[in-house]
Amino acid sequence: MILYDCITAPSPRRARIFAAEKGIELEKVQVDLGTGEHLSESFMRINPRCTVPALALDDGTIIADNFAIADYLESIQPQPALIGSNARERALIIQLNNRIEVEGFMALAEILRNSSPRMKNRALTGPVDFPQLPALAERGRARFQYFFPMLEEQLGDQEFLLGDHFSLADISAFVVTEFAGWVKERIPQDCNRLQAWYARIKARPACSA
Ligand SMILES: N[C@@H](CCC(=O)N[C@@H](CS)C(=O)NCC(=O)O)C(=O)O
Repeated sequence: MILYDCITAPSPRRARIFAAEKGIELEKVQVDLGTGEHLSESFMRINPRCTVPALALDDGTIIADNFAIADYLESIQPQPALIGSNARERALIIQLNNRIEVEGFMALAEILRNSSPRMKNRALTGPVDFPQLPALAERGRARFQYFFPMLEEQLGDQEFLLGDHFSLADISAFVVTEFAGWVKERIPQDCNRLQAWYARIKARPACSA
């Protein structure tokens, strides 16, 4: 399997950490988002959505979405279970992961993609250019203020976001936490339990993948 990756970007990092936690070795091919390699004809033949991560299976099938990649890797190598060990756990992990996606990743992407001069006309990923809307950057920042307090409440006194077991939701939230630094957002001082969670997750060897 080949993972089309970009070492500096948050989304493929989620897939790298997920695979590393499972001990799955993936061949990595770097796609340089900085020079627009993801918009080249050759990469569009691999992933017409022009995004990374994209996982190429040995039969040539391309899986170009983080959750689908995680779900595939979980199916071919169930242990350690990162998307739950039963139907209830799986549903709760997927539910929280979606929330992290929408309220964390999407809010940060709204800020960054609608304000960074580097992303002029690239307000959305994909093959089509869209102009930046500064009001969306403002809205992204406003809604991101609710993200870390939401996670702090979710965490409570648990070791991981959904209890005793490290899961896909911890990976996604960890990557959002580091991505937030790009737009000068960080875990608020009064979210003490989340600060401690972050230190615990960062210390995991797979999180430096
Ligand atoms: N939902 C997708 C999003 C992937 C995504 O947005 N990747 C970014 C890198 S973090 C990308 O490829 N950006 C290309 C661009 O900026 O045009 C996933 O998580 O798989």
